Amino acid sequence: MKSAFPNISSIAYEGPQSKNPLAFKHYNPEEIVEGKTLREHLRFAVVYWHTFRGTGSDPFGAGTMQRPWDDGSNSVKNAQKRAQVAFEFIQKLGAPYYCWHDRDVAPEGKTLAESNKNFDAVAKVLKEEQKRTGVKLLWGTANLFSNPRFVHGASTSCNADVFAFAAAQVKKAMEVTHELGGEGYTFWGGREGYMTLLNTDMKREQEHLAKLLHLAVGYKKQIGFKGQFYIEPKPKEPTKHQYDSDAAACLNFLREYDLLPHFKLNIETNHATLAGHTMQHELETAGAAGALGSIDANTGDELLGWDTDQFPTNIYLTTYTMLSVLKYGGFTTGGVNFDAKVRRESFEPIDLFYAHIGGMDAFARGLKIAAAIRKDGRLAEFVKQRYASWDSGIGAKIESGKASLKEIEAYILKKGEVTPNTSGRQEFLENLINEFI
Ligand code: XLS
Ligand code: NI
Ligand code: NI
Repeated sequence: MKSAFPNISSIAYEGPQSKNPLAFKHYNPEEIVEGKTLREHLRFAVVYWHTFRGTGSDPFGAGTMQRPWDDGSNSVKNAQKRAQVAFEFIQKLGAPYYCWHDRDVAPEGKTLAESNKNFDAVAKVLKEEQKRTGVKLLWGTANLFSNPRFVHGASTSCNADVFAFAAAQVKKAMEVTHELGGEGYTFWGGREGYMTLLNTDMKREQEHLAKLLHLAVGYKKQIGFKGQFYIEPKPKEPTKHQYDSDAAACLNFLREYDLLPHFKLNIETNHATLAGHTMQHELETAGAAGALGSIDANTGDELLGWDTDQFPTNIYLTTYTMLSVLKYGGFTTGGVNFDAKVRRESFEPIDLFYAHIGGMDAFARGLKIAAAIRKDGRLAEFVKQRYASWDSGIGAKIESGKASLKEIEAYILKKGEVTPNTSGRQEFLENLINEFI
């Protein structure tokens, strides 16, 4: 096959002094941090949808992307050729993983049977390309939101036939994920939510969503798929409210429907901020529940209120992200998946390289800074000291459940007034973080 990026060779690590825009300045995949290589820590993944299917269209204008290898048709042949281009890109970039939706990789047919046939024909090429390049599938997912049939949602549609269609699509996407050795499978709500409560039976819709997830859990066992299931929280867009609105809502949903043992969360930065949270907040919420699985790495724009899915370059963001990831033991099945798209104005193929190189370098820096903060130990020690009153005496007794309300009352009556006379030291701690940035 003719190269799609003939003027670009493999992206190499050249170090922080390099001025080569097509080289890594901070991501040295072989470098060891906390006993693991950067490659093993970060497990970078390229997304098929934005990177190879993004057109650059927006609500006010048509697509702008120059993708000379793509003939613009919906043919299986074009999809197969595109897959080869995708793997040339991912291999040259040096990302070990990729992710897809069923409908990104293969064209949807007139019937589900035809769509499945198209999917198989492209999956065959994906499998060959994975073998040729060593690039692996981090996770697969089904697109249950683009086709007009999903106008009222997929599993939460008011129409049972739409549920059935969605379930069949999930079944097939799981089979292909399994066939391609995928390490996970993601459920993102898409249109699983509502535009108005006036027409919505919320309880019934949520039960249906849980039903689909239970069916998937059962089928996973049946086919012997060992990958991790993820739920990806997002509060809104395209709907006014999505049932998987943030990490806490997802955890509550999973607990309520006895699904928690089967799922972890895939946390996306721009979804966190749409929910009015920081990425760190969402990671801590997931991590504290033992459910931090993977991340969709991107960022929003402070001044724009929607899911702009920009590439992450902010070192504070990547530092705080990696502090939480390391705190909860690092990624196992998950990774840093760039669910991000180049701007409509960045329409040349080479911009895809600049975007991913920048994101990978930003995460490499964040990881190294986070590891240095952990090694230094002052931050962790401060937090530990802040809670020292819980390590002995009445605090330890309350924590271990050995103190009754009556005993606690007696203790404080004897003690008299209490002054929590330790400062929160926020500014001191912010300065401390800056020592490392
Ligand atoms: C959209 C979501 C989507 C999921 C996969 O906002 O981020 O891309 O990651 O369906
Ligand atoms: Ni995402
Ligand atoms: Ni998103």
